[in-house]
Amino acid sequence: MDKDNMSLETLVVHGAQKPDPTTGAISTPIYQTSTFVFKDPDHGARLFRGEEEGYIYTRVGNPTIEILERKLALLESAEAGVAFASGMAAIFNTIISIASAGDHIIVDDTVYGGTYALMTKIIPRLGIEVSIVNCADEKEIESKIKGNTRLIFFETPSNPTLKVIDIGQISRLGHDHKLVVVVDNTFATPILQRPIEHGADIVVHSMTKYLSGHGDTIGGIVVGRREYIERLREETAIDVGSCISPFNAWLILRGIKTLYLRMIRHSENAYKVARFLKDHPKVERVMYPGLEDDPGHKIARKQMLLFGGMVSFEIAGGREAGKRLLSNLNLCTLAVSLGDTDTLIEHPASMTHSTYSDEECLKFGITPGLIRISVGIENGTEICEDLARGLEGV
Ligand code: LCS
Repeated sequence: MDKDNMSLETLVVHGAQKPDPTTGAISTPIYQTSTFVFKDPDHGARLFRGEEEGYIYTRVGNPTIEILERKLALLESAEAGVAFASGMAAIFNTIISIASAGDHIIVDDTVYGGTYALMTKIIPRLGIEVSIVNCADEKEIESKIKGNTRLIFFETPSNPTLKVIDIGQISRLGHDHKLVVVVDNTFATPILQRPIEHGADIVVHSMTKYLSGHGDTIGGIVVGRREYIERLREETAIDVGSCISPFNAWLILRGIKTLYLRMIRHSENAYKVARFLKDHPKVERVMYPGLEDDPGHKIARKQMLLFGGMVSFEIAGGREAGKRLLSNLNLCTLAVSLGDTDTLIEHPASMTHSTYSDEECLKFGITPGLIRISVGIENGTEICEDLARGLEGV
């Protein structure tokens, strides 16, 4: 069957993977090696000059990692991909591969707290000016674009407020100004949303989350056009040395086999949890793009298959009520990270987004009473029952 004609359900299982031709092993082998033997000195020299295909050293290329890169590129409708040690490494390397000292970039105001710290503390130190902008507002973006602006970066849905950004609209705007549009697709995954099909240039992921799916590894990836990806690999992945380990790549490959099934279940359970919370008297507001009256619902319907597994809500009584809830749960586990089989719950303002100041948190909707749930694949009714019991004690 031609890979181009495969559905996503089949692609997650078979895309870029086939049984090992020498042994017949159905599971992709883990090439857990740092270096590869040359046949003779001339062979080594030819590989270094790029005159012959082959492996040199795992930081430069590794068969297990390469399969993961090809798989993500297929799933995201991209030409190529390069894997990194973490989502943060993927984002950092993407930014420095496009912007240099003297350039300017635009970043959405609601992103993962680590990304916010990178963009507001580290990147400016390199002489790259960063404007933090509400990327759901086309006019606000346009007002910030200057002659030296190079890229727009955003997540959709965003961490932790589930803000939805119109990928097609912002891509058109970016391209009108010759900017590179980078989307962090961690929350949606390519099962629910493929930003490149909507016009984005580059997609980044924390593979630590849904792609791996089992909370047992860390990884990141960047996919896009082949020419860009090969430059990214040369200039940053290899020389900065942010490569993923073959074993972690293998864990993620294994996770992706069930990604389609998991994303359907995460989305079904999250919708149940969102509906339950919406009707609860101790809940003031629920943020979930799958709710028909959510401000992002219309755009989400346009660009997403389903609405994903992340739900945030504001609890009545603020920070103290939230603390009580988080101490009162049995099934929902108090932990950061997301996209695992297990339901994880956390308090963004004091945990994942503590890199935002109190004023910034309030300004961008990361209120003291905001609780974020990464809804797992357990029985959805039992997740709601756990939350109900927890809220009773508040
Ligand atoms: N992008 C998004 C949207 C994320 O949520 C995270 C991590 C990253 C990038 C960074 O990826 P990493 O380096 O961890 O693989 N988000 C986390 C969170 O919300 N809780 O713990 C980590």
